[in-house]
Amino acid sequence: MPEPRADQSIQELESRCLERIAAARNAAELETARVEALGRKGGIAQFSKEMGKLAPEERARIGKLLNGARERLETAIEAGLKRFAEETLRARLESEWVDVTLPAPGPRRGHLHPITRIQRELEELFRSLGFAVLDGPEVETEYHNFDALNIPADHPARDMQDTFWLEGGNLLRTHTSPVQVRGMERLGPPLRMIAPGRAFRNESVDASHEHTFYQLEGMMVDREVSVAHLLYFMKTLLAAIFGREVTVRLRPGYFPFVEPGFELDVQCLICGGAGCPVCKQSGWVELLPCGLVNPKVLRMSGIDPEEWNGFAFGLGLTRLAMMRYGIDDIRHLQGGDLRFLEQF
Ligand code: FA5
Repeated sequence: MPEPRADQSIQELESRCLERIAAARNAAELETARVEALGRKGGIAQFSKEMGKLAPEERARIGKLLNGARERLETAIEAGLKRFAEETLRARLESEWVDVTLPAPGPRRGHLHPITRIQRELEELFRSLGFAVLDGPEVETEYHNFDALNIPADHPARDMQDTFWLEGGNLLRTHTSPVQVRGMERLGPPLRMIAPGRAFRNESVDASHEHTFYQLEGMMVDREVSVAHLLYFMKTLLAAIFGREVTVRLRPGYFPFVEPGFELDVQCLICGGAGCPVCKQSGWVELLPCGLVNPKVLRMSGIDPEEWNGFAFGLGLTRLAMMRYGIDDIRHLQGGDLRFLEQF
């Protein structure tokens, strides 16, 4: 290795490697440049291998030159690594920037279930009309759920409400009507009361039937109560819930505790009357069975039917919620799926 050429080659190698290092656009490219310059088979290593062939004094001089070049290359590589680390950090800081002085989002706010909301609206409405809001037990006696409502043990009307029987002759109430009985027993006439709450039936569940659902019972006992009073209150109730007139029909209905008894149906608000699974293709949804209280029922609760009479109704609250919010399957309401509930 003649002396001037060796010097020049080392300088050329160094500047070539420095260019590569400077041109690297990322850590991977820088690593390639490092291997080419300082790796075991890199440029500097090639020169070092040739050193053995040199005269001793020349070897020391060239060795110094090579060491100088190696140090400068190492410095350049370190500077490059530092630059990339800083760039990566800067990009991360920019993308992960948070304003810690912003107020925390706080806990997610819930809201009332659609059935609760309707229940509360109706409670408010009926309170404003002079009705008391009563509560009653969900585990009922057979007497309050059936007998006191003129449904004795052998009566076919018991078959209309398939019942969850409990030990000791008690049952899960099949309707909110036993609260009428308790209201009459406790408060006596004149009486205006409603009783919202859960009812339970051994039903096969489908789009419009649940085994656990909500009803709102209502009763008025006074002197000379007529079907006209009943209709007035029912229409007031429906107009308040739907915020507009809804098409209703009244047809005879049989419940042993009322005489005469009616079924007040609403034109299906899901399909507008055309027919859908909720209205079982009939265009009407059974919502409000009602009637004038059977004198026998009044007498059983200690009220003289010669002096007093009244009306009663048992509103299907769950179905009402379905009609108001256009819910096409009752199972959504108690499924607990927040994606569904958050829509209301
Ligand atoms: C009764 O429960 C009577 N106690 C209502 C009554 C009260 C009549 C006072 C006269 C005087 P019925 O079984 O039809 O009646 O139920 C009343 C309402 O509850 C129905 O119109 C319906 O809206 C709702 N309902 C009944 N069964 C279910 C069910 N399985 N799932 C959801 N809603 C139901």
